[in-house]
Amino acid sequence: MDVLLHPPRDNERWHDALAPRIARALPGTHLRVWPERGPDPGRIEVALVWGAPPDMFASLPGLRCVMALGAGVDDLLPVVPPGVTLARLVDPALTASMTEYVLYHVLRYHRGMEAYTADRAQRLWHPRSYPPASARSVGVLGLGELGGHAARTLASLGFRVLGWSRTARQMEGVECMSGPDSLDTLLAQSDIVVCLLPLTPETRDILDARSFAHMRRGAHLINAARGAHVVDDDLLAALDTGHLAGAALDVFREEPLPPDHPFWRHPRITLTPHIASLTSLDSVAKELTANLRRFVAGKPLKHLVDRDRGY
Ligand code: NDP
Ligand code: OXD
Repeated sequence: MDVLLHPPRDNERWHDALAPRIARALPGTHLRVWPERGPDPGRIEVALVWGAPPDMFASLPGLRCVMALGAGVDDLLPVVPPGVTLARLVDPALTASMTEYVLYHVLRYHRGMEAYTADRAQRLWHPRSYPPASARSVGVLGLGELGGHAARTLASLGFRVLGWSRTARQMEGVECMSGPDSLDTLLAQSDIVVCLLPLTPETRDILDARSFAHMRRGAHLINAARGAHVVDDDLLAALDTGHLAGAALDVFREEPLPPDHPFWRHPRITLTPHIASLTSLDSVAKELTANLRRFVAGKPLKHLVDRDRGY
């Protein structure tokens, strides 16, 4: 069997992190880096993929399994051929690093740090009071691997945490809600809303004018999931009227964010280039190799994507 690799960037680093592990775990298996497919592309049974090139899957007649190199699979689901198993990335380092991103922005908003940046430009000494964390509500949309960890960590710092999922969940310290009917309740009770949902037909455009109208006046939004969760013009309108006080965005409908996009120059938007959580090669290589071993042993893979559910 051969394994094909199409990483997000740094092909050589990814190859060097994975190849020795795969060779040790599965002797005789070759790791090929796209577009190189070896003398017999039919030997490639597994592809490790971020952002598949359009012609990739049609050129792999023996493909049986795709392991995503990201947690979100919205881009892969429509292109992975039917009958090919799809697993996504779940990795403790990825989870921890997403929680860091969420904490950073929640604390920044909670403590009103942006005001001091503005004061400093005018050499203004202007202390402001702030409520205790327990008086600040953070609503987390998505209580999966990433949202669940972020929600529990925020709760451990004393914030009031509300969480939203598709199916009912229970999580210590988190007021859990589920199903479409409870979304407005969560939005109306949150000072800061964090989006960590997968992108599916149900969640696309979910943060639109209607949702923003349900959010508290002066609330903040943090979106680290997918750009298409947010309706850009509706967000700009909510910020321009002052209904929302600010937004931290890591993901965008088009990436890289086009230079003329109004988000770049909006004073109430903080933006980062899809770095909320970057894969740590070492940790990811361990997870992928373990799943490859399962595949070869005919055992059920971890983190299988449910195609009907869309995540
Ligand atoms: P999971 O699949 O583990 O969790 C998804 C959560 O969303 C679950 O709680 C699920 O509910 C909930 N959910 C799904 N659909 C709905 C719905 N229609 N209504 C309400 N809740 C819903 O995903 P992860 O936590 O691992 O990842 C989340 C997303 O984060 C990824 O899909 C990806 O897009 C993004 N991401 C972004 C990164 C970045 O750097 N910016 C890095 C990594 C991921 P239930 O519990 O009932 O299944
Ligand atoms: C993602 C990831 O899905 O980086 O965005 O894992």
